[in-house]
Amino acid sequence: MRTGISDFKIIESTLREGEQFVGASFTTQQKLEIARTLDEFGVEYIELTSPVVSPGSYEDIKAIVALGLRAKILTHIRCNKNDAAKALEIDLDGIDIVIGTSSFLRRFSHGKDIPQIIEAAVEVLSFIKDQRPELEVRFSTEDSFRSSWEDLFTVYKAVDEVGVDRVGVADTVGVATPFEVYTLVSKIKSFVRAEVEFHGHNDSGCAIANSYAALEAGATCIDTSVLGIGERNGITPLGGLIARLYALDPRLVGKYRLEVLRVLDQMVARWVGVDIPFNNYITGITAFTHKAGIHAKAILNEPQTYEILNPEAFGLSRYISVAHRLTGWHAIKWRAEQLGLELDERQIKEVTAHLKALADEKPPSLDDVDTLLKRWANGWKKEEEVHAEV
Ligand code: HCA
Ligand code: CU
Repeated sequence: MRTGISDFKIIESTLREGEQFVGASFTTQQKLEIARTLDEFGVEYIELTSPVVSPGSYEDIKAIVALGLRAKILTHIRCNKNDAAKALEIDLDGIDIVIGTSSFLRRFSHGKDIPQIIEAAVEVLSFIKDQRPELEVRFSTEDSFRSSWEDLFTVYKAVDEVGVDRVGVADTVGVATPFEVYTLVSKIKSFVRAEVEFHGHNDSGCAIANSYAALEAGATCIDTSVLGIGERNGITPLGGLIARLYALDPRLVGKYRLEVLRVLDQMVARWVGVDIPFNNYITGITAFTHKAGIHAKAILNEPQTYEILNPEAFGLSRYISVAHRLTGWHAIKWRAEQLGLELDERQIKEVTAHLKALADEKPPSLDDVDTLLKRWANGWKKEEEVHAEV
């Protein structure tokens, strides 16, 4: 393997962070279907919206727990006893607690200073541990990268001493760079017993790279959502993280049913009212489309020349675009073979030249290519030559 990463877990937050996406308002049935499909894919954890959000959310958490999935079910709460008490009413596998530590959030959100944050954290953690010692608990600091790192270390040390299963680093505003993530996670790893989790927003396009940097630094849990949906432009997309890791070594993601990714992306896109972006990782319509003649020739000989992801591993297939002026005769030959037409190399090259000339007039369609190939196969070219000779 090209990487030190061996084991990691996905904390799938489509039903928590994803619900914070502007287009998301999942019905109970949709939540159940998303949870079931995430479980089929094989994510280790499914994080759900807080039970205090609404009576419906509370009931939906219970309904998802009742599915008896293999994935562990978590809920996400603020750092207070009231939220924790509500979560404790449900037979969950774990609770994720979050509190803001940046000066912005301390001043404009909850108004607590660091000693007060620690006091609240210890109180809530002890409350949960007293009642349900077997529950997995995570404590995370919102807006970690705009917080003083000294403050963060003080908070993480305090919660680690009380006993948490995971400490969470949250790039709430998508400001962190991979190097910063690597540095912060490495430092935290050096003094906590708990596992480290990373949650990264994508405002500046670094969510996947940052998640990867966190893993390289020793984090073992990454938050994702399907298509990356979440607040603003969202967080680390499940498919993007999978693509990143598969490209390093397919064995890293061998524990997941990769062909289910397409089902998840399509399902969530439909239910939040968006299209899957054309350039989406793995499931975008052009993700496995090859165009230039030089690429097509090499791909037809050996797909790995221009593909680091094998579409078949995801239940998808590659597409070679042949109808354009950048095409080459190998691509045209391949198309002729697909159509079951027998043309020799000279004929194929003639069709290619003809198509390129046509393409300079107007963009041809695949139908145009097929028509040309059929005409040549039926001797049309010969007839034309005959006409010319007359
Ligand atoms: C938010 C909170 C959060 C929490 C992340 C976490 C964030 O919606 O603002 O619990 O680790 O991005 O900080 O999603
Ligand atoms: Cu978030």
